[in-house]
Amino acid sequence: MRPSRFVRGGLALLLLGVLLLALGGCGPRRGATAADETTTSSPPPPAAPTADGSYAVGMAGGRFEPPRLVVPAGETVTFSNTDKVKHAVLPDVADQGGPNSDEEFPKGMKPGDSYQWIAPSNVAVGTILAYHCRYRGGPGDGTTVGTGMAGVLEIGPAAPPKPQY
Ligand SMILES: [Cu+2]
Repeated sequence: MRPSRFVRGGLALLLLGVLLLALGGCGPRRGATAADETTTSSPPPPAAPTADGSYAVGMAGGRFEPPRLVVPAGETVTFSNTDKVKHAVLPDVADQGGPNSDEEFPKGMKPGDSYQWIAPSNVAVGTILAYHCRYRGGPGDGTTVGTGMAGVLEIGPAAPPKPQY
């Protein structure tokens, strides 16, 4: 009788283990994965154009906002220095067609200055044009966002024609 009790004990332990696996292994892990997707995803999701269809990037508090923006070729992005200090928008990789506020503001963008850049149509959809601020940021390698005050523009597919009302 001893062996059979032993077997039954083992079976109970096995069942307990399966139960713990089902509860501890699966349930919480599913929740953790969902949490990971929302907390560890970098760069942040691309921002949409503003209500009037324009694209804007703010410069304040040592960061570009939004730090990542998908812009269809031919669309204009307005970078506005809404801060109390100077900023600049410089391409991480020169001659890539990215924004360069030095062309208009070689000594930096003062508070209140705004710089407009038109997304080039001679680059492929999905091209990343990374930029940074000379004063509070550093460049990435051209495909990654730089350090500190830095941002990324991604060339999106051409925008559908605006509805006529
Ligand atoms: Cu800056």
